[in-house]
Amino acid sequence: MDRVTVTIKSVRAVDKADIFGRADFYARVTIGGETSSTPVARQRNNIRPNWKISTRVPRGKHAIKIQMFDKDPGKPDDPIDINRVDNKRDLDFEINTANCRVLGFADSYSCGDTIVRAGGERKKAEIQFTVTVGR
Ligand SMILES: [Ca+2]
Ligand SMILES: [Ca+2]
Repeated sequence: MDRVTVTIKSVRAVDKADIFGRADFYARVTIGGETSSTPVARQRNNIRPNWKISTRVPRGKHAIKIQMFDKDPGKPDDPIDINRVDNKRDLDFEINTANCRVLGFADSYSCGDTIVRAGGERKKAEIQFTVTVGR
């Protein structure tokens, strides 16, 4: 078994503050079918939380999904766009734990590389994260 860890290093709101308001960011991360949510970072548009989400998986390829939300009391949480593809707000990719390659992006990444992605639609943010594998 391998331990896959996604570390969310920073999240920054890209929309103007008057449209966006102050964000209450949190992430939901699914690794190999297991979903975890981070705490909420209240009322901040620019955070460096170093959130770590980790799951044990058999050696091989596993799907990873990262979703960002803005917590809104009394309303459904708003999905934040962190994917530059239109009409898609989440990031979906794969980790191959056998060779530590991150698959599914236009650029090729390995374990520990800082991956930067930003959305282009309303309510967008830039996220910086890493994927690491422990044995
Ligand atoms: Ca909010
Ligand atoms: Ca998008």
